[in-house]
Amino acid sequence: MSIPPTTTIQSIAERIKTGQITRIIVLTGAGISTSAGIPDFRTPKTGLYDRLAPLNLPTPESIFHISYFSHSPEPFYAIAQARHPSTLKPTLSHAFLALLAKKNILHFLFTQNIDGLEEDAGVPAEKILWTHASYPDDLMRKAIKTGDVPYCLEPKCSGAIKPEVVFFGESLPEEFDEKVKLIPEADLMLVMGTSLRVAPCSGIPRMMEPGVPRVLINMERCGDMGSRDGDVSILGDCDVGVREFAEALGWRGELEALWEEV
Ligand code: CNA
Repeated sequence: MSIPPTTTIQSIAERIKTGQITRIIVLTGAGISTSAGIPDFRTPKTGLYDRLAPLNLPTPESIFHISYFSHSPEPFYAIAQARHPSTLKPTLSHAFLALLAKKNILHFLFTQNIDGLEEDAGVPAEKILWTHASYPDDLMRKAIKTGDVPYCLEPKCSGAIKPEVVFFGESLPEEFDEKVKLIPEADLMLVMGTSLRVAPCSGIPRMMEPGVPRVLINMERCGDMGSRDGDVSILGDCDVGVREFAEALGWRGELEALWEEV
């Protein structure tokens, strides 16, 4: 009985280099931004959930829940300020996404992040869906910079202004349903820096056609990644994993140069 060929990051790189893979769908999460200094949610000790303990919230998720925000907006703005990324540089992982776009093989990027670093790195906005947020406008940026809750200037209202962020308990933009239709067209899925614990993005990897390769670059295993034939997992820091992938592609120098420039 012949043993089926194993998929490796090298064999996937080879298929990219020879033009057999040209439409990559990427799903990213907070883990691709931790090396830029933005904490994720769930990493023990450094993640926001452990840091929120002193606020005595009903649950850590409450801070991002619409029902909690409506009566207590202060913790959200305090955290948003701590996460304000205006001075942060995109990571090597963000630069890798920009390189995929530059090579014209980034089919689409679903990001769960609200830091905007993918776009700062050079990924064109039309290739990105921010599944949990749209970027705050100037006023909101100012509020996030100071950490002060912005209140409505209308005297009859004077309620706290909600940022253009999709909170838990709210529906995602209609665009999500539209963009997931791109998934069956893809010939590779890359999942980076996410625990795959937040719906509906957690379901994206399972939307890939069986037999189409999926690559996970993450600190830990997550979702059903690694369970299918054709799955490849590079476990550990995503900037390190991305370097390994770029090395296999022969793009390492180009990646480092692009990252220098961002
Ligand atoms: P999460 O649940 O905190 O998971 C993060 C994942 O990344 C975990 O599996 C970690 O092990 C992994 N990870 C952390 N650091 C690294 C690293 N350096 N290299 C590789 N893997 C790493 O966050 P998710 O993104 O899965 O959850 C979705 C939430 C997170 C969305 O609602 C976001 O808005 C929210 N979030 C976004 C940001 C941001 O915009 N940068 C920051 C914190 C939380």
